Amino acid sequence: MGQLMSKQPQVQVILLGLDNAGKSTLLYKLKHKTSVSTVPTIGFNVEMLDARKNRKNIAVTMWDVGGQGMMREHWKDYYQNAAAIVFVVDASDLRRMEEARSELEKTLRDDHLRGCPLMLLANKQDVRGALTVTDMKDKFNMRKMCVGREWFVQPCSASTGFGVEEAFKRLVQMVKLPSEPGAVKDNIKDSVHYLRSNSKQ
Ligand code: G3D
Ligand code: MG
Repeated sequence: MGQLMSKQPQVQVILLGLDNAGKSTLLYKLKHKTSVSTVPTIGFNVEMLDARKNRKNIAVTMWDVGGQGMMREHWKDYYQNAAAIVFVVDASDLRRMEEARSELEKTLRDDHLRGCPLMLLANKQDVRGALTVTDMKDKFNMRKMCVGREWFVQPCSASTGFGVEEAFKRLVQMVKLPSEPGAVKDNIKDSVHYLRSNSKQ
């Protein structure tokens, strides 16, 4: 297994967004292609997903670090090795749209994430009244907010699965493969160790 992992290029993706946006549902949909009932994420969920890029098998490690207030301060611990950001928005929650926008803006200002590609997911498209991609681009002023990075807005429903595979395919296109996969693997190990020891406190 160790040998397999070291040969396969790996990229790390961080899954961010407010609590209740649908991050955990999305991660499990991607991993198991089914809906599971989620509980608010207290620590973190991490899944390794297989993908193909440049005719190679790659492993995409996706970190769902939990969106609740208390955890937000830990988001930056994951930034260093991120090949892309997936920011999930509950597109049906108009009351929290500004909060989501400002959280994203704050995230993108972080130096570690400079130039890091962004996939914005307009989730919960199955809910009546959910903002469309065009609405979201407007509300989030994406052109301006994302100067200097590649970005894409994808409509989806993490519970029905609509748009989820498309989002993942697009994401794989957007990420850059690390030149030294071994180094990234060690970072993943370090990160898990670091987080485990912190979550026990
Ligand atoms: P989070 O991990 O971002 O905090 P969760 O969010 O994945 O825990 O999801 C929060 C709630 O939103 C869950 O409902 C989940 O089922 C629901 N949800 C996630 N994605 C969608 C979607 O695309 N459409 C709809 N209709 N609901 C979605 P509960 O009721 O379990 O709290
Ligand atoms: Mg969660």
